[in-house]
Amino acid sequence: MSTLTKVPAVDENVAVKLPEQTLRKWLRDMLLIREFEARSMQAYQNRKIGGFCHIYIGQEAVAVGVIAALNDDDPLITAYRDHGHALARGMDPRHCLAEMFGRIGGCAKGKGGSMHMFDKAHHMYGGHGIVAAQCPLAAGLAFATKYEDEVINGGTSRRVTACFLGDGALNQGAFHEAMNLAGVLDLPVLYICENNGYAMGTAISRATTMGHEITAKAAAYGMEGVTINGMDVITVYNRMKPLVARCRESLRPIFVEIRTYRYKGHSMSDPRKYRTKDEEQRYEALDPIDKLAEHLKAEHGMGPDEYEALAKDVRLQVRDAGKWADASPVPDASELYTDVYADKWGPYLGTTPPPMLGEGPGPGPTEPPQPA
Ligand SMILES: Cc1ncc(C[n+]2csc(CCOP(=O)(O)OP(=O)(O)O)c2C)c(N)n1
Ligand SMILES: [Mg+2]
Repeated sequence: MSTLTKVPAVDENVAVKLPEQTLRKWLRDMLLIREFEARSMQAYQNRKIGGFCHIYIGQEAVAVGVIAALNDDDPLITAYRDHGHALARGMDPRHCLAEMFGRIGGCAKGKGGSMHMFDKAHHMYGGHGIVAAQCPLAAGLAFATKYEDEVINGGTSRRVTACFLGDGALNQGAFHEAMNLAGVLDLPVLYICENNGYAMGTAISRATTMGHEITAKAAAYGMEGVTINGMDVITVYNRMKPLVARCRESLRPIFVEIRTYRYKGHSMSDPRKYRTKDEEQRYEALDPIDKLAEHLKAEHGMGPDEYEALAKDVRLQVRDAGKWADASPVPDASELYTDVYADKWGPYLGTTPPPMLGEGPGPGPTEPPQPA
């Protein structure tokens, strides 16, 4: 039942020595997200991407650090600023970009676009465009894994669900209903608020009660709330790791605030008039990629050539993804009538898995179409 659980304090200064290879992988993961996002912005400006497009630059350490602290089969769900989470979870950038280009090779056959990155093979359940819509779904995912592990398979609960949300979601009813359910039903779910200080153009202090201490909201649902610095991937990982373990063991939900900053606008059409250049520069000076690169340089002797080689490697990977996505065909017109759950225009015609999973129509993951 929901009594206030105490998460033991973790001293951020007690450095857990992580293997160099792990740190290099995280650096590559963050560089990949940043390069992917920079190319996505370009592609948007070149009208290859339609609809909304929300860029994750600045927040890379959050997705990479949290996902590293999870098991690969722990379900993950997020909002519409979702490219970074998909890539950090292992989605091939080809499938991610093809989705944004509206092509059949995309993770949702090009029918979802930027806000709907789904990847069943990597236990990623979206990509959701309605603010806080993912919160009750996360409670459902956590209920389902617990039920499957304990009742259907007759074992103990093995999986936790990670639900990412923005600070704007704190003011949505769905968030509060989900927190209450998770608290009262003892669900193994981590609600992870990526607090980047703004919900579109509205600063958190203008729209959110207790905006200076949002973990206070967790107490009302019998959960401990924890705040983490999201501009440092090592800190994110070191602080998330025991929380994930505790959630798995106790089967109690935990609320985590990760303080971060988005360097770009809310979406591609945002001129950012609600904040100063000064503020942006202050956060850019705390850049999480630079921070990890400096750590690798100081502690593991990484040279400038090695850094440049990594950066070049991701540039080539994203360039290849762009060519692959360009060459992937647009969905056949018949796709208009599948995966649709309303039968307003006729009987339900069923669903087909995306080619990305190697089961559906068109080229699968191992057979990229040759660029023209
Ligand atoms: C229910 C609902 N209301 C309003 C919107 C319009 N909207 C889209 S994003 C957004 C702001 C959300 O900000 P936040 O949760 O902080 O996420 P961030 O964009 O900072 O990642 C709003 C109000 C929406 N998508 N859904
Ligand atoms: Mg926000």
